[in-house]
Amino acid sequence: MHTNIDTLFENLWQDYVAITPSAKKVHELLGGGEELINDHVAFRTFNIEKVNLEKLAAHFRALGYEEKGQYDFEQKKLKAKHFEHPNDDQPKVFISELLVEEFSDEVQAIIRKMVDEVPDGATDADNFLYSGTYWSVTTEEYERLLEESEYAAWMSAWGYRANHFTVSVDKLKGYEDLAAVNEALKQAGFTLNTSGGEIKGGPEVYLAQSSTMADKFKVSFKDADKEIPSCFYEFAQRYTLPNGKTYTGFVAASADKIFESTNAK
Ligand code: OOG
Ligand code: NI
Repeated sequence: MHTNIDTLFENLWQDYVAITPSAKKVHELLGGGEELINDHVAFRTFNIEKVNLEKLAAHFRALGYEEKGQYDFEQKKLKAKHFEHPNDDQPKVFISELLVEEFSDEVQAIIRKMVDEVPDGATDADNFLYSGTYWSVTTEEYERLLEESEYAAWMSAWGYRANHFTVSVDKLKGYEDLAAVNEALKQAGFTLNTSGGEIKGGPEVYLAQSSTMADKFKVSFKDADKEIPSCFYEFAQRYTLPNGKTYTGFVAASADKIFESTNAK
């Protein structure tokens, strides 16, 4: 486990930009060389005990993070939790897990074979959260997973790493709101996720979100190389609750659409 939050996020960022070239460009466009404040970082996994959500969460709990919310995505067959650090300058963490038992026997078998390759104890290692895959699937297996779950296919190719970083629009200088950020991104040529509208949520749910569509990046599958969606960048604007505090949770209906940022189209 990491003992230092800043080192962990720095390592996660370096791993993420290595397969997400547009993230660096977005960072330059919005930050202009200055530090950007992250609203949250997100991770994916399977609900198989060896690698489940709690195995990832343990790394953050050890750093003082606390569980604050739970979310269900019935159609996508996913569950998620979010975690917050007592120091609210630290990014929130969103971790989801795929409900493996809800898929066909064939898809379950591919996933179980992958997870069998994870050595015991790997999930406790310092670098687990940016360790990628412990397995190698064929392009045929990848396509088979894709038929039932884009999330499962993404995991088979990319494994354990930050799936996205999220710019905190509230703490971003020079932009009035999320719509202004989206305009700047589109003018610079970035493709936004339009599933459920360019802006998901809004003041009525105290959280507005948008995201780029994931970059395409080469993966060496067992049998061949193939360019597939890697990671994306998200933008979040939070609103003040009637009690005067900023909303710190997530919104399942919006998250459902953000997941689709790694779709191929
Ligand atoms: C997570 C999608 C949900 C959010 O902020 O609502 C999400 C994912 O794509 O793994 O990040
Ligand atoms: Ni997110």
